[in-house]
Amino acid sequence: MTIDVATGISRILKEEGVGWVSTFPVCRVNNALGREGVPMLMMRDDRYAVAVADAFSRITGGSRIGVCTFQGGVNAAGMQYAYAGMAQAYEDGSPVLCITDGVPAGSSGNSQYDVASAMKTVSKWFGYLDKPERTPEIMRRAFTMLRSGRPGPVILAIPNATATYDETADPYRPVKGWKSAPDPADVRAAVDQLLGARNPLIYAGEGVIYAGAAEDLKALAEFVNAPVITTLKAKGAFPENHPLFVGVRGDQVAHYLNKSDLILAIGSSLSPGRFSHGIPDPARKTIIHCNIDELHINKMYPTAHAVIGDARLTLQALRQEVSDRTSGAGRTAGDVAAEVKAARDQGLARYRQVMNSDEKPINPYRVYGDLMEVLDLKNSFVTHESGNTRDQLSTVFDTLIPRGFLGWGNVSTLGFSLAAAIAAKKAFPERASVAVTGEAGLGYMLGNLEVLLREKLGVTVVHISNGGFAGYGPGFWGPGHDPFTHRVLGPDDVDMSKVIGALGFHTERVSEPAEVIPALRRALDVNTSGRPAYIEFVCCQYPVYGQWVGRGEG
Ligand SMILES: Cc1ncc(C[n+]2csc(CCOP(=O)(O)OP(=O)(O)O)c2C)c(N)n1
Ligand SMILES: [Mg+2]
Repeated sequence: MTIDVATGISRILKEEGVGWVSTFPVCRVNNALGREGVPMLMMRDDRYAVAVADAFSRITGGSRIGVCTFQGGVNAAGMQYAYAGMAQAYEDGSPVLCITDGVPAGSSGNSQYDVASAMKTVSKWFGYLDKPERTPEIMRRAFTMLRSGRPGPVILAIPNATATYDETADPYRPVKGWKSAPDPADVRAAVDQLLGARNPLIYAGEGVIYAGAAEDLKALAEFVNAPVITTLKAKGAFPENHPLFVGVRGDQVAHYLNKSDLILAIGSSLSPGRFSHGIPDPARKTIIHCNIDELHINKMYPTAHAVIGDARLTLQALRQEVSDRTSGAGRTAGDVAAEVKAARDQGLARYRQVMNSDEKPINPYRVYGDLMEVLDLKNSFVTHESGNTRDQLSTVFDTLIPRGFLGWGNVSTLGFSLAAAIAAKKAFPERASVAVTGEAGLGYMLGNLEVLLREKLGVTVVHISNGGFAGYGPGFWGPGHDPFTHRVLGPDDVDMSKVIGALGFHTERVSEPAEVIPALRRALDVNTSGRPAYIEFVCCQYPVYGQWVGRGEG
């Protein structure tokens, strides 16, 4: 049966279990998607088309692949705008599939912007469909890369969506995705070191979530009685009410990073970035690096032992080896849990205090504390924005299930929280979905708010409205990071609840601390009937949060 490329791609996406595609017009594959019954979530710009699909892949831990389409080809306006989304997905290692128009044969080299070289810098693979018969091949390769190895975006350029091929010549079968188990000798060497350490620390990264290994992480941590920290992107990989959980950031995390003589890193690249910890005094620590990608071994710190493979299989192998060595007893040394509790209590004391603050304008921590109280933390989704909301929430917000909170941003692109909250609603419609933002993130979102109304996505946007880019300005915290660029029109100048209310959102503006909980409850309540909500909390600027170890300002 002869079909065109766009139809072939649409049918293959359905075979791969893709339930919807986010888009911003135009892409020449879109009409076939429509004809083949693949729903499209039409965003209001191309960057958000990528970001929603990207976030969907992250939130489902890659078990469901987010797919997006946008304009490319000779008029690559969409692609140029989408670039920010793709760069972010690449930076954070998200397995999103981006489909765009390719530059047709005979037109290459005519534009100033070189599509292929631009796309190659932000993708695990950039595929160009140079012959219609290769449609099944290119899609097979794409899904193999999306489901195997280190996650990352795949970009496909389709230069001629109406070219035809014989669908029966190379019948498509969905791609399973493959994992690799670590070398048993490496597992033995790692366990030798682990059992010989006095103060081991488990350093968990997002690979644990992509491997579906949260339970295995917990099992190993308990078996070896070791404290656990997670990266920002892995926040929630380990239950944050667990007695062995230290934190994501804060004084107690710094304490354990300094104190540890062995770091068992699992599912983290250990690449020190702007939003991650450096490892203090690395030459005097034993670093065991369990990772899927050999490119991260010995990247920054001397790796004592590498254990290369899937995080779940690695955690299971480590636990089995510890069990074999200890006759099933595990490692029981010391009263680790009591020490962790004392360190956490000390590290979190000043935040817990302001979480109960009655001051006006409202302290942002009061909003976070109340949000934790209102939400069912085992059945909800929260994400932060770039700025103080990231720094503050990742210091104090208790995450009890994987992806109950999405931490994001090796580099953190403003506006992503709305995309993440939309994707969470698509992934888990029954869960409350909350994006917490400052004014900068809100500015990026405004054009896309219409989508929530059109698609009846019951998401709540919580605005920590403090009239400035808080960390930048001078205040009790010091001279400010960038004092000339911190003030914007704030709640005294503009009533954003009226602006967004006029669109059709349920909105409220809250100045009274006692009103935080009732307002949040009302918002979450209207969300259940598919109506989005925006709550403006009139807050003070309070850029106080846990630091990253080994980071200066930047
Ligand atoms: C696309 C992009 N450009 C620039 C930045 C740098 N940046 C980080 S936070 C921020 C401002 C944050 O201010 P606001 O949203 O008001 O949050 P607050 O810190 O006041 O809570 C800026 C400009 C960024 N993260 N992303
Ligand atoms: Mg602000």
